[in-house]
Amino acid sequence: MELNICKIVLLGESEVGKTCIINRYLYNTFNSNYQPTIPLNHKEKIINNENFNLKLIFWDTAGQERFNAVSKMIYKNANIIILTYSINDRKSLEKLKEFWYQEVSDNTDYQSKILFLLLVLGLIGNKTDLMDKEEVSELEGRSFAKEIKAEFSLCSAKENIGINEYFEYLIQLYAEKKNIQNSFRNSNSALFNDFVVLEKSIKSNEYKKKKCCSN
Ligand SMILES: Nc1nc2c(ncn2[C@@H]2O[C@H](COP(=O)(O)OP(=O)(O)O)[C@@H](O)[C@H]2O)c(=O)[nH]1
Ligand SMILES: [Mg+2]
Repeated sequence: MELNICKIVLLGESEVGKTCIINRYLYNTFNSNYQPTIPLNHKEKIINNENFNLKLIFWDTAGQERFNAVSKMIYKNANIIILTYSINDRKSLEKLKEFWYQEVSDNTDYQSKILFLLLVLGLIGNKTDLMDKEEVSELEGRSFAKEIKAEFSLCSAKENIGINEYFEYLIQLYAEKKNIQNSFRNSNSALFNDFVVLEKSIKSNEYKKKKCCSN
């Protein structure tokens, strides 16, 4: 089976737990001391099963919003983008609404109706072990996820709750999209190419429109 790359990006304010979530999923470890993430840190994992053969590449970001040129690289070809907040920090959800989600919309085709768009969007509320300090209710998280059409979950990297099954679910969604695309491409390659050309031209028209309106 062909090896497909799946690029996974975690976004959100610093200290919401992005690095800890990745480390929990990949290595089943947790570090309670905060260590600032090295910008553009990549970690990998291969998943093989009867349905797919995937190389997951995790992009652990660290406040890169300040470097715009880098941020474009982060979104380019991303397959799973997970917006992350922590339930004990209201500001971390607000920043997702005001800033990070806008970045995703501006830098990806997520809002368009492109048929073969291989992008899954997630929203995760971390640190559920700090329920006594809760500032964001589950309902609030869920309703934002619904608004932006993201897959929602709560988790605790510390207590290893809700992490594995959430990643498995998102990866499964991605793999399904990829398999549909692959089988369509194999069985109807001429038609597939037509679709891609059509979608590209729709996209470039949208881009031109946007450009002209902002002038
Ligand atoms: N209580 C609790 N603390 C967490 C959890 N996940 C991360 N942390 C702590 O939050 C801080 C920031 O985590 P980190 O993963 O470095 O955040 P990042 O800046 O988003 O990558 C660290 O001190 C972690 O130990 C969690 O699920 N529960
Ligand atoms: Mg980090």
